[in-house]
Amino acid sequence: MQRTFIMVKPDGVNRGLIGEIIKRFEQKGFALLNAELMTIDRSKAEYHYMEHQEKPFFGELVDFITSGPVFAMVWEGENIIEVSRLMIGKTSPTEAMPGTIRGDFAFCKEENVIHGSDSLQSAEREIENFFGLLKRHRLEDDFPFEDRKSV
Ligand code: IDP
Repeated sequence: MQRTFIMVKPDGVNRGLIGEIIKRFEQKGFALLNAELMTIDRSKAEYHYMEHQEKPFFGELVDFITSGPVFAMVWEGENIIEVSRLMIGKTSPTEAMPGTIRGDFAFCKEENVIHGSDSLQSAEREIENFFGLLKRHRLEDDFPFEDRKSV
């Protein structure tokens, strides 16, 4: 069982896409472990996007992700990192296939609705950045995934 960090970006929150995105992950059979609507500061955003710090669009990316509330989530499921990346679709709208979240809703690569971790290591780092170590385990401890499936 894997865990990943999924975030509805400010454009997605603004366009009312939180429910649609949660619906798709629930329908796929994944379990929501934690979620919070939050506005992040520049240091959290810079840490989140640290692998892009040398890119020319880094400043713009940090401006955008701190421009309004994001909906940060932790999801769990089998092979969720790879599967969620397929559900999200490619970064650029000219490459994101219809049926994917970006393929259906995004129209530019600067503002593309949703973020999903691309590896186990980034998932761990991103979950800790947004939820911290303690909070990360809170919901799962209260209500394990195995129990939820039989509800
Ligand atoms: P990903 O979100 O599909 O994993 P990454 O390559 O990790 O894509 O890029 C992170 C984010 O940076 C993208 O989701 C997009 O919002 C933004 N981004 C990527 N390329 C550009 C660009 O050329 N200009 C502006 N923003 C970009």
